[in-house]
Amino acid sequence: MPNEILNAPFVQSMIKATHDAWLKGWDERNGGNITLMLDEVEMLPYAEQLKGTREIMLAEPVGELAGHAFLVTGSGKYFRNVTLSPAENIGVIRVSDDGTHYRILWGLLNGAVPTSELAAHFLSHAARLKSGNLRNRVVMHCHATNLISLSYVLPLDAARLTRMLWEGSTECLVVFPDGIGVLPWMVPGTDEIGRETARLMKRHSMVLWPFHGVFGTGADLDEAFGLIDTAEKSAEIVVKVLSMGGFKQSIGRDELQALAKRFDVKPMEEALY
Ligand code: 2HA
Ligand code: ZN
Repeated sequence: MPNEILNAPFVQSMIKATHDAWLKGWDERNGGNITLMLDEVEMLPYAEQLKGTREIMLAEPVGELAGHAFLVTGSGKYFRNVTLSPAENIGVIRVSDDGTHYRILWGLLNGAVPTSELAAHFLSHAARLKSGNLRNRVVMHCHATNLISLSYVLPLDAARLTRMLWEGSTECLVVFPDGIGVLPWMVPGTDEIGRETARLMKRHSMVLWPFHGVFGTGADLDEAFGLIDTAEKSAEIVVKVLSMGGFKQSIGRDELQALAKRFDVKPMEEALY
């Protein structure tokens, strides 16, 4: 069939991102969730298949996202199963014009619903839009092993954690100059953790949930995935360095500043202590 939605670039990119994240070991069982804001133009060729009518109320209205459509992973669904049956595990939803509910246009078959972390995703999309990051179309949450591990031993402080990750690999300051925000431990799947995550997303492209996982954003799935991948790689190096007895030398403050100058980024001030 021409214009089969399963072949749509946005569906294919979600299949690849969820599968790659599974292979990375970041998404055991139903761990992790991803939302991708869609363009009307990219949906157009598949309009005939985007006609679902099931409607669900939002616990918290999101006026900022009124009318926007998203490709989302399903609640309780396993990333490793997305390749087997995309239509059961992911879906396209559209927020109503008054921002109080959404309609499932495609996928999420057999009564499935969007991710349990929809509040954190929607409020983060809204925060990134409001902060002028109009390019940001993806919010991705996963259980990146080394970032979680570090949350058990490093101070839960954005400046200290950011600095440690910047030191873990030379590219990090360039990839995430805004650093990583850090929440205290909170119950997941609630509006409260959604609000707090979104609050930190105004300043950071990534937010760490201690003892749980990480949220990353990006213009597209490659960028959000690449951001988390870069931070997680650095976290792995830091874990190894700490396990080998700790830092004996590292990238210094002057060197970090030289990097910022060369690559023309404005690093998070508090992490350059
Ligand atoms: O989707 O990862 O935080 C399951 C989770 C909840
Ligand atoms: Zn999680």
